[in-house]
Amino acid sequence: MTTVLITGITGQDGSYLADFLLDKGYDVHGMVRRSSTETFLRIEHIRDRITIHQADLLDQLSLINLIEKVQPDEIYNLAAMSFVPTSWVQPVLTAEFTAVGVTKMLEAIRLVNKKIKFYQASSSEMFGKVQEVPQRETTPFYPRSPYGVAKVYGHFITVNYRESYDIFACSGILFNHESPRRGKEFVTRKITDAVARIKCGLQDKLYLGNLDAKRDWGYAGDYVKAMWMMLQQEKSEDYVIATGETHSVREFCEKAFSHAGLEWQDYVGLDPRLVRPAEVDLLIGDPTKAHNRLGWHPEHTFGELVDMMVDEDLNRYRQ
Ligand code: NAP
Ligand code: G4F
Repeated sequence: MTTVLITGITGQDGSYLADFLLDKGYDVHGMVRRSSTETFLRIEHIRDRITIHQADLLDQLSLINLIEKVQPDEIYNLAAMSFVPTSWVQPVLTAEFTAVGVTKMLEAIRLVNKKIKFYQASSSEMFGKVQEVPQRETTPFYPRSPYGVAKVYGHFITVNYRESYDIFACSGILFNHESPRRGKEFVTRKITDAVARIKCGLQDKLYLGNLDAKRDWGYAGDYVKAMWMMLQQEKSEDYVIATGETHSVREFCEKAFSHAGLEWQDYVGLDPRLVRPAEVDLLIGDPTKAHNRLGWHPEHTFGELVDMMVDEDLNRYRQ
């Protein structure tokens, strides 16, 4: 049985990856940071099939001890401060979790067992002010937020440990991926949650920032499969994972409201406080390498994703 350690198992991607690897017959271990209240909502349904351990990306010794105890064959490093606006409010903490935390994981692997395969959750936020359209593995990075800058560090330290120590380390450059398990502060889930609340008479208005921003949105369940595929290759490499389509926040609104039989202009207002100090205007990925080398393709369209998220939020409020 293959043993896996997932950091960030309580998050959106960690929970889908745990589902996916349990189905593949893995012995799944998850790392969580200590909290006074449990944050296990997304993994409640598999709680008795996985093993949870406390450790923290900020604490080097806790990572070394954890890897010695679990003896994993694969590690997926998904834990991070992942919300872009917070990275302007807490830039130092973001760097400590999202950037230096990756070095701490890699150092723990180097010290305990260099044969462990490592996946790093890199991000299309690294492309920021895009230098090429569409963005691919070779497109230069130009991050536009402290989060993006931290992810560039995490990306290159992963490349560096692969080249310096011959560790099987892959960096997946994932474009935005969403689901009914997405945190409610991210724009897609903020919209679908509001659509459901408005439809059920619990909310009147939805305030958003930049409606013109464009993102390449896919379904998180499809993207965790790509993470696993990267670690099953002969050679460790980096891959862009994206749909190859882009849509604006405005289009997401139109589609989500209309799925619930509502006209978005009747409910959406603008709040300039939600506009970012520096915006990433356009993201669209080129997943050709992942198609050709991994055989990976997204299995859900943009329309299916929006409908799925609205339907799940509607069901929740109706219940
Ligand atoms: P998420 O839902 O925000 O989950 C983040 C996870 O990290 C949570 O489990 C959180 O634990 C954990 N965490 C944060 N700080 C930690 C610390 N100091 N020690 C231990 N655990 C910590 O994020 P996601 O959407 O699943 O994304 C997963 C990863 O992919 C992140 O690294 C993100 O930056 C990256 N990424 C995401 C996307 C996307 O579109 N979703 C795209 C590209 C890259 P708590 O439950 O305790 O908060
Ligand atoms: O949903 P968002 O907050 O996601 P963002 O900033 O693209 O970051 C997500 O994707 C990255 C991959 O590219 C990940 F690395 C990262 O961890 C995270 O998962 O915002 C999307 C767009 C932005 O352009 C933002 O300005 O939506 C725009 N937006 C407009 N109004 C809003 C809002 N975003 C949020 N969160 N809230 C608003 O009211």
